[in-house]
Amino acid sequence: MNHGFPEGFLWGGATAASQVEGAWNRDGKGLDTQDCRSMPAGLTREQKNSWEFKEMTSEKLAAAIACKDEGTYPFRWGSREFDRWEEDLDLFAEMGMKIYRLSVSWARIFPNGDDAEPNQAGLAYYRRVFEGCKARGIKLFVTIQHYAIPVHLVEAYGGWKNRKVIDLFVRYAKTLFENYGDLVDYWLPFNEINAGRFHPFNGVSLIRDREENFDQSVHQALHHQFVANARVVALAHEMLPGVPVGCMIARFCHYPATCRPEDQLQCLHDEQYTNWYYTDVMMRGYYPAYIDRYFETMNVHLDITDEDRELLAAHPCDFVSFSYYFTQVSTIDEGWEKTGGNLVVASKNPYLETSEWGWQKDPTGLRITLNQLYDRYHKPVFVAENGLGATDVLEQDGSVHDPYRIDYLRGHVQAMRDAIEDGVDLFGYTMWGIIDLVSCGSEEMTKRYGVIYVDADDAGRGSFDRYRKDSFYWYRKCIATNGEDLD
Ligand code: BGP
Repeated sequence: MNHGFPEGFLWGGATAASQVEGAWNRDGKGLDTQDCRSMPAGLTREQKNSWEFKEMTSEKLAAAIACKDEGTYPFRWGSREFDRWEEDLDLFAEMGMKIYRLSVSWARIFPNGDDAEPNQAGLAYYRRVFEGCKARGIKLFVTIQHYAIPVHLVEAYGGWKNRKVIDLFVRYAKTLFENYGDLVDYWLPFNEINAGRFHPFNGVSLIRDREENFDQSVHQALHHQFVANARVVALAHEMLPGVPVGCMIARFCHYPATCRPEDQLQCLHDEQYTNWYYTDVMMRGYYPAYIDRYFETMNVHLDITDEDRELLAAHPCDFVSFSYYFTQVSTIDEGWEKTGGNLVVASKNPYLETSEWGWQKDPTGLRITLNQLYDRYHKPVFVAENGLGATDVLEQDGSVHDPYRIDYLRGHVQAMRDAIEDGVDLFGYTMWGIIDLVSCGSEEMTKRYGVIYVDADDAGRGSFDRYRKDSFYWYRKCIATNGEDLD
């Protein structure tokens, strides 16, 4: 039996370019899809978390493209890491972080997505950051697309539903491999690939009012991402032998609400359609049989070529990763009480406490998930995101007391240790978002995840100065003792 975390376990933190960098139009960066998500002043928290607010429309997109300043677009300022990356890396190093998971902004490298040449200033920015990590002994886990894509690809191509975007993505990935192959330790083509289903604009850049059969477009676009994923795995294996490439989903662990067989069946279906389908395609290399019934009910008929099938089969990923925030229950009872979740509405579990945003905190679910993933694929597993969004208070003396976050992290670290002792080959954990950043779902800065506080409000006002929270010191000790001292 394993005891505790293995030597060399990769403790780290995660961010995404669109949420942390800011500098939306600097050094030649093009406008991207996340730059176009607005947060008008005066909305209540309920409104910010409503689907009406989160969903992109053609009208909202046109207004965003017309807006030439930061306006009410929080992803245009983020946490201003573009200007403060050295300070942030120093803090990460002080914490003893072994790995930083970050994403590259596609529009910083190819401003329109289909430009003839990459933007040299964008390439230089990431080289500085990546070399900065290496100089501080921090490994790199790089996401190639974390939601944002150049907005030109939406306007001129219709986003991921257009097969031509596969070639553009592969060319972008190749540019990254050529430029940073010597620096990056782990590559991830897509953040939370299942977002295509639960947030189609973020995941596959689709706008509902432009589609005739929305489900068809979503799943065709997802198929293109699967093919792109396989091609990028193939390319990495050819260009960067020995460098692992992973896949990732937002993992929604489900429990049957009761022991009624129909609830159990519902649970199986929820697990298949929200979780397994995606990792099955990318880890096993083929479309699972159960998905046909699901497609038939939705009148979805995919265009999959023989060559696509061969690519998927020949190039599965080397490891499986996921984001994990909460769990939910599955039931056939339509009146079952609801609560919040990443860009989704979850069914309530009476045994769990929720965060301020209604997300159900469940460390045991993480242990279950880790066991399930390892049992199914027998490939190394990585927790790419996990953390607690909460309102924090910056005290006069610059301290931030966040015992609730320490509790949350402690529970999940213990669950990972238990899973390792269950026999799971878990090799790393990148806490989300290691530094406060703009929330992806509700676009609030005040939904804070960091162990580092950023002095800014939802409207982008503030000094953007960084402060160490109590959880910063807790995580530093956790890392220093390889997960042994969690007090
Ligand atoms: C994941 C995303 C992240 C992140 C996180 C927390 O789904 O990959 O980008 O933001 O969830 O979600 P939120 O910011 O909505 O609280």
